[in-house]
Amino acid sequence: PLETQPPETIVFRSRLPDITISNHLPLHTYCFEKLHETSDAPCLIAATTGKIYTFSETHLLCRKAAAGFSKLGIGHGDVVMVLLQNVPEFIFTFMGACMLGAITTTANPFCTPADIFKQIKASGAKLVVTQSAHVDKLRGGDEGFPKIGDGLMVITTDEPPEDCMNFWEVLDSNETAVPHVTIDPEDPVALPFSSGTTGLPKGVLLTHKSMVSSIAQQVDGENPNVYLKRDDVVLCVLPLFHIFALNSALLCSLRAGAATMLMPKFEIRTMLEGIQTHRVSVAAVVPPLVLALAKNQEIENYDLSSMRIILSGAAPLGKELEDALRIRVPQAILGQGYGMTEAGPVLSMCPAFAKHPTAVKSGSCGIIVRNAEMKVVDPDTGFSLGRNQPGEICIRGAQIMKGYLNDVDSTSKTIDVDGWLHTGDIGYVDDDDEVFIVDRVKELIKYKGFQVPPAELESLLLSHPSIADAAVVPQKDEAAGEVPVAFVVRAKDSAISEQAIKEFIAKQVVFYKRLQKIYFVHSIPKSAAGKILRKELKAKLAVASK
Ligand code: 4UW
Repeated sequence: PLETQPPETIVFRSRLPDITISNHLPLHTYCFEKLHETSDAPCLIAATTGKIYTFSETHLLCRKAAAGFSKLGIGHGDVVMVLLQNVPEFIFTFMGACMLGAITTTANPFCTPADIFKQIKASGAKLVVTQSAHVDKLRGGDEGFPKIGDGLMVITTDEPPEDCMNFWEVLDSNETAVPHVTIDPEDPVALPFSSGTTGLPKGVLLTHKSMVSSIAQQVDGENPNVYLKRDDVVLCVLPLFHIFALNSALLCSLRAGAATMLMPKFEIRTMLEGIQTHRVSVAAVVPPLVLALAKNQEIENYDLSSMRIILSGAAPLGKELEDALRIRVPQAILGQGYGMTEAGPVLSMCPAFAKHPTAVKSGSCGIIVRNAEMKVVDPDTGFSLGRNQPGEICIRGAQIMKGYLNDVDSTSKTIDVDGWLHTGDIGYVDDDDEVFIVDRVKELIKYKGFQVPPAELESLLLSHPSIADAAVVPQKDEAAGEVPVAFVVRAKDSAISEQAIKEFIAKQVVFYKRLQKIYFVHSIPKSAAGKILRKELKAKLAVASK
């Protein structure tokens, strides 16, 4: 009988050979493994204060943080939240918690109190490290939320309010008092939040093993895919609460013995000054930053000759932008990486950054990371596709997340029984093993690389009595890449205005989640199962913008 058999799975791999990965080590041991060789070299450069911490100072302060947190009762499996911009205390907290076998959950300090509380509750965080300016966001949560001093401890890096503690006093601890803990490679160490392919933000369980694997895939081996040298200075202006900066700027630099220049926020002149003063050689950027570097006139006044690698990711980079930046910083290699929080995060990386570099095509997201497998599947049939055929990108390897926190259902929808993580991105692998992303089938909207989960905005919209139904989709935008816009069905007899809806949302969300446009419609297209047909709405937008 002519039954169609599912075809054999076509697996793509790195163009580079596999390497040995020390993923039996806890993350801190792995990152500081070469400490004896780098101890006096600069590790962290705080760009705003000019303060420089060597590797041994950094390591010592991480241990003191561990000892201090331990005195406060933080131990194996506990969750600590960092609610900080890019400052050295971020690293001391993250690594200090790591040394105790505790887990750090990262959040944007500019998120709303409601968002932060949701994350504290979902993650069960016992301790928050933040700045005094953000402490008010941690007060006055609804009933059932922990209160400061009663279930929730708060430490501030500056002068603390009455019921909080001072970070530097907590750090005034004896580093030899760090308790001995046994850490299993499968223990979680980082808990960033991501909405993944659908729904609301969820805690992404990244274990010691997954993070070590991902870092190693980038910077370890005889011919590292990203060749960071000991005298490199890596620009870390992207927020450390997002996995791109945490993993590829900070942790990769720690492992490789390069310095990280921390900038708390993006401001073009301060950034250019920092690059010039500290001779920044490697920069992790997102496309809007490429735009700023390529188009801003200020750049002419600075010496950027130290730059040798510019790594862009988190959103698609257009060819014109790529070319414009190449003209501006001709000596630097500009390339892309492709990451996703749940994927550990890196799936592919530009091979022109390798110790033995090889060329890449324009628009390419690089080659698949080593010690990993990629397949591309037909989104309808699930059958795997060959070269040059776009489909959903799936990845498998020790670097991917363990799963979503307390969410078996979402986990099993994202990682299948064979261990493949489904990204919700549409792309293909070409004849040279290079990865190209062409579309996104998941709901996620990316505003300048920031995650905007439509489900969150839809539930806010539906909470308004004048709104009967709503759907949020991305609209293309020159500066931000994408912006969220809404299709809204007004409630019977309601005449609510676009402005009123925009304001209703704006006061409840962080700036990049604000709705940029409202389209009033009579109904939202849905499938028989009640799922919003986002493709149809996106198609409507495409027509409207023509
Ligand atoms: N081109 C097109 C790209 C690209 C892209 C990502 O917020 P998340 O979950 O995670 C990230 C992580 C990015 C990242 C991490 C480490 C790293 O080295 C690196 O290299 C530059 C990048 O963004 O969003 C994941 C989603 O973002 C889109 C894609 O849809 C992905 O699923 N995305 N990189 N180069 N789109």
